[in-house]
Amino acid sequence: MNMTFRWYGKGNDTVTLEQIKQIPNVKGIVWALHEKPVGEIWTKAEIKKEVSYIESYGFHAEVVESVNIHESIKLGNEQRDEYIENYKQTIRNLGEFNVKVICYNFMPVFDWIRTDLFHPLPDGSTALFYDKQKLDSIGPKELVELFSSASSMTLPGWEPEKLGRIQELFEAYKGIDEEQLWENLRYFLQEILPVCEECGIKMAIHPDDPPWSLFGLPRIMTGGASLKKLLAISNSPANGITFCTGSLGSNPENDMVALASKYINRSPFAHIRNVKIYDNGSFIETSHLTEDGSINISGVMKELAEQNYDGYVRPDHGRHIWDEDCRPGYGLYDRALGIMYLNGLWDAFNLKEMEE
Ligand code: DNO
Repeated sequence: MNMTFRWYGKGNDTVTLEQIKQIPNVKGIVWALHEKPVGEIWTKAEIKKEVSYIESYGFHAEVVESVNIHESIKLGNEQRDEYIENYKQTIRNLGEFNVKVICYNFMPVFDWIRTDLFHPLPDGSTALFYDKQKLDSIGPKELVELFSSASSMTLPGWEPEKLGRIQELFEAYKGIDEEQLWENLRYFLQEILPVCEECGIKMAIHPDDPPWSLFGLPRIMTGGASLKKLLAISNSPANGITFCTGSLGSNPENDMVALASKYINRSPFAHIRNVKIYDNGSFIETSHLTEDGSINISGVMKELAEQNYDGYVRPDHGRHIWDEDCRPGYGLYDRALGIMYLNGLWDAFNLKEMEE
């Protein structure tokens, strides 16, 4: 496995590359041009600046999370071809700087959804929390207000330019059901995958988080059947998955070990984290430790080890611990602890190999 760490860029993150350098086994930085409006071409000059900075610390910059998809592409409207052309150009430009994987998602309007970004855990730390009852009782506008006021930094997938257009976007999605969204995803992939192949880049779709429909919007990357259907769109090696245990795993019907055994070989990128699911359907993000949550993280890592997984891995959202003031879910300390847990599991499951 190729261990990585997500970082939001100089001046846009409380964590520094100097700090990340001290976490054992981190080889690369997962990055993006977070200030770039969705749909615009990422220029070579912009990419070069970011990649050079990351590489100057001895890290690779082979994974981008995310090049977000313009709503026109998800909606399949008249402007989609223009935005697909822009996307292709961004792929070509990233390919020139040795980027190997692009993580993206196909969630309408909203990206990841929680009701509380700093919910207390019994150990005194705080973490991202999804209160099912609360979410079921509020509307999209209240959710947007909640997110806009919850963090002083722009949250990934919650860009202000989009948040100002929520009403209009909900209108536009009225005619789009799941089948239509699949059709729009298929159209997009068939356009871009040949370009990815030329450039040596793999696309890795991120599952919906949480993996169910909200506010009547269709969500299609929700479990094993979706992963199967995605892969059936194209056999191209460029058509891949971001295997995110926390997103899919917040639905207890998704057995993450079974899914890893089936799909990790088509996942160039893996996000490994744990969540604790409550009986009422709410869930909270915990430490990465298997026994702290509802997901068998050690079982997933065993699968990765058994399949000699050579893709990119990153720890995912961490708790906020030791009074750290950081981006929600993206502090230094708990993600570093998460990495050491994943490193330990990996080494333990590979012991046999080392002894031989
Ligand atoms: C949030 C992230 C998501 C994720 C995108 C991938 O913390 O898990 O924003 O990066 O959905 O496209």
